Amino acid sequence: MEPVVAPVTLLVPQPVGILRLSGDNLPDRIRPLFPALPSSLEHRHIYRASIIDEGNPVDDCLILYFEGPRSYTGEDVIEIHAHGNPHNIRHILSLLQRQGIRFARPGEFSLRAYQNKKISLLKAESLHRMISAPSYSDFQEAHTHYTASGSHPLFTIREDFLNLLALFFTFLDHPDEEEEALSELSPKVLAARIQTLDDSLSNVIKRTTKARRPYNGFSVLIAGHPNSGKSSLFNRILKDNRAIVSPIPGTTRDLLEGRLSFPFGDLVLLDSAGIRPSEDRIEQEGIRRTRQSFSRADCILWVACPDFPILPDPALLSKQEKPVFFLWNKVDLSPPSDPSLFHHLVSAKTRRGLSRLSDRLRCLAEDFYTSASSGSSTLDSDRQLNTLRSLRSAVREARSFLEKGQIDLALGALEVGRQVVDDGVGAVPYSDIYDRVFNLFCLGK
Ligand SMILES: Nc1nc2c(ncn2[C@@H]2O[C@H](COP(=O)(O)OP(=O)(O)OP(=O)(O)O)[C@@H](O)[C@H]2O)c(=O)[nH]1
Ligand SMILES: [Mg+2]
Repeated sequence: MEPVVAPVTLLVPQPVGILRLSGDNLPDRIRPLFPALPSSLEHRHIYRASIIDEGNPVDDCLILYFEGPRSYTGEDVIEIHAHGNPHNIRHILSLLQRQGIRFARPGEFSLRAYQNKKISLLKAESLHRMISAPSYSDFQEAHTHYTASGSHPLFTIREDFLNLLALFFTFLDHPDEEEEALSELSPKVLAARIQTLDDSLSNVIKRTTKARRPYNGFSVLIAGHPNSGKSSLFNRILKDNRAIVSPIPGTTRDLLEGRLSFPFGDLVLLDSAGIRPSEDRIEQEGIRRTRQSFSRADCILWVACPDFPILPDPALLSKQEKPVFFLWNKVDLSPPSDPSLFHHLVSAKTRRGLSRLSDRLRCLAEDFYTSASSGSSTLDSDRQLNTLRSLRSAVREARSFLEKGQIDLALGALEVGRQVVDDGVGAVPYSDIYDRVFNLFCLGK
């Protein structure tokens, strides 16, 4: 395949910057830039060589060589370790591009590994989860799937599903009275088996949905009336003057995101446009986004203050199964008439009550991450999660046909399920493969 290159390390100042290349006949491609390289490179050997641009030395590099097909992608793979100044790395990238080596797309190395049958689709997804896991226990589970792919929950479910299908065929091939033992295989028995499968699908879906929540971080929305001091609190909690603060109501219009990193995971703080009736089209859009964030956030801080001593519209909070705290801000100006309505009395100006509030948010975030780690049997990607959801719909449909005595239609629904589960373990249509799996990967992987 045509040679590609991508940085494996970030383009920031650091001791070493690594570029990864993959393609056919790579040593010949890069030799004009590294004249000191031997005429033949050995698999899994490291070479030290200077990169030369029109006679001028550019940098001293280490070069690692993996000869195809004994490499990650199945093609020749070379890693160039250079000094990690981002300008240097960009310059080396441009020199490589001059040699006809194009910039790789995110995930293109893994896509090639998949195309060259070096890794299965499920392995690729386990790998992606290993890289992006929000906790060590999540990493460990992904690693287990990667190294012992038989342990993957999709395989277990596929086995259970195929056994159910086999039972169905046995039933169809041996109508009732024919044999004593088989007569026990009634539509009722089959429906019970479908229910058992449905239960285990639902369990894995539930566990995975929970385990995948931390991938977006624990989000805390700060909402309230304009001018109640939301942006001031946002800045104080982040200890950074990120948001514009002003006495003019309606200052914040976009959702603003700030992150606090803890060992257990990130807390994502969201500042929002104050909610009020408004004729201004831009402000209306900001308010729409705030309202939308109520259902997405993991925790809500509602800010009231002496000028706007109002609690949120109950409709905004209905069906929200998440912690909601009522904050009374600007307590330095005056306390609320009924303090029992508020969980925290704070002042963004004097910092009163803020360390207690920050500690509380930190505890909530820690609980969120700890409770999300289910320990075992979760899927590696949203694609796999969707596979199980589609499979569950198919088996539910089969069950309902069965209950109406429509055996042929039930079988049809199970055939759909079989296609879904086959796609799930790896037979995804080729044209979809990049969009559905590999473009989620980071550059250089
Ligand atoms: N006295 C006092 N003033 C505060 C406090 N917090 C914020 N303010 C002032 O209140 C005004 C509004 O503050 P912001 O943080 O911009 O309020 P906001 O809720 O983000 O407002 P919008 O972005 O318009 O929705 C500013 O003049 C702040 O200096 C506080 O605790 N005490
Ligand atoms: Mg604001």
